[in-house]
Amino acid sequence: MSIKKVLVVGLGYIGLPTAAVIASRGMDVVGLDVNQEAVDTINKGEIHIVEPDLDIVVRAVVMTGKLRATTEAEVADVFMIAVPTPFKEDHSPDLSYIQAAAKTIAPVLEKGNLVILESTSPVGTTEKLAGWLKEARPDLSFPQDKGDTADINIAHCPERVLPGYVLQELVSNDRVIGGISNRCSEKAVELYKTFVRGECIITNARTAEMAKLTENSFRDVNIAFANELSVICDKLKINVWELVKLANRHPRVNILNPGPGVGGHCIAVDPWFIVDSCPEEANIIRQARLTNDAKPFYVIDQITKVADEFKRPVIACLGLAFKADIDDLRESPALQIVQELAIRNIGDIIAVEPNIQSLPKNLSKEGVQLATLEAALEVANVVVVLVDHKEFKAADSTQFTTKVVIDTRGII
Ligand code: SAJ
Repeated sequence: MSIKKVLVVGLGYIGLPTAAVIASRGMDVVGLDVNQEAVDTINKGEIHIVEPDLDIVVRAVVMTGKLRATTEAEVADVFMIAVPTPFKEDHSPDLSYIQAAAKTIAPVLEKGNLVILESTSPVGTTEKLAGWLKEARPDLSFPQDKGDTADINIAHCPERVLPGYVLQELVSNDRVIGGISNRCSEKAVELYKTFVRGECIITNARTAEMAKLTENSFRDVNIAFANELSVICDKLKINVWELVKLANRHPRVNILNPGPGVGGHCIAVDPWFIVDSCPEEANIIRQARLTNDAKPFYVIDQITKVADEFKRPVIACLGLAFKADIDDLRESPALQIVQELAIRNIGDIIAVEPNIQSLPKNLSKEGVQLATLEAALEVANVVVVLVDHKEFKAADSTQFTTKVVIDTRGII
């Protein structure tokens, strides 16, 4: 198969950078999204998400006509699905976006096509996708029935890029490729080899699905361990940051950093997919999720206790994003903490978030003010460090000497 045209379904944090990188390798790429505004923005050579250098790459490939966006499916050699896989209220996976993507591409599938699922997915989802496509196209044969001789090839290749470093990691990371048949895997490798410098490692679809969930669960469990240590250390009057640094000097110990909780749409979500598949067996994985989800409430209690010592304290909360040096506030423990402090009305709350221009409505409605670090420090009695943004790390620590400081990231 020589790949000339790729259709990427979902132009979000993964789909758009991937589409742009593939287009930059000379293939014709069409990005499909249900969001007309996003489609229009991309067709102007602009972007609707924040990711370093992505604007430059998208502008270049749109200008040269290698990338365009649309809301309607069209024929292609390869279909790549990069849509969200959130969870429902009971933590069970919501596969409706993948199912919708299958419905969208099924009518335009042709013999010889390759369909790749990039979305992080519970074990068995690639098989489900294959089933949905087969149901919609009884005139074609599929690899779950015909193996290497099928008309359509289907593989899972989970995205593994770190927000903030997406363009580098898209190229440098190894890829785990799980085809439904050997030929499916080989065809997927052919595509990834065009833009990946890392190794493309072949496995089956279920193992590829589980590998991605395992990576994020491993990180979640490690952070939960650190968060549990931080609570233990508070009780035992030990500096957890010093403790972790010392323990990590052992050649076989590598503890991650405690923080105010775990945010974002990956680490805080994906472990639940394993728990949902094996509720009886996934005990450590579930407990890690519960431990990390409980951490924001521990921080809120700490702040409330400190605030009680003042008549009406001014509380400066440093950071709202879900992690350092990004503008993404979705599923952010920092945001959750500030929201709850404002609702409890325990003082005047000032938020410092250098990566945004205005506060989310629910915060401004609760009376939270957005200020610069300098302005906030001038008036604050209590300073709570919620995100380790570079601006906060660079601050002169003497500015904090007269404040009560709660530092959830260990940077002051
Ligand atoms: N966090 C800590 N302590 C740490 C590291 C992180 O509290 O030592 C917190 C962060 O502040 C943040 C959350 O965890 O709130 C998640 O941040 P992250 O940097 O660990 O991960 P994400 O969600 O930005 O990206 C992860 C990555 N997975 C792994 O590193 C195993 C990325 O490679 C995946 O592609 C991404 O999930 C994804 O899309 O699944």
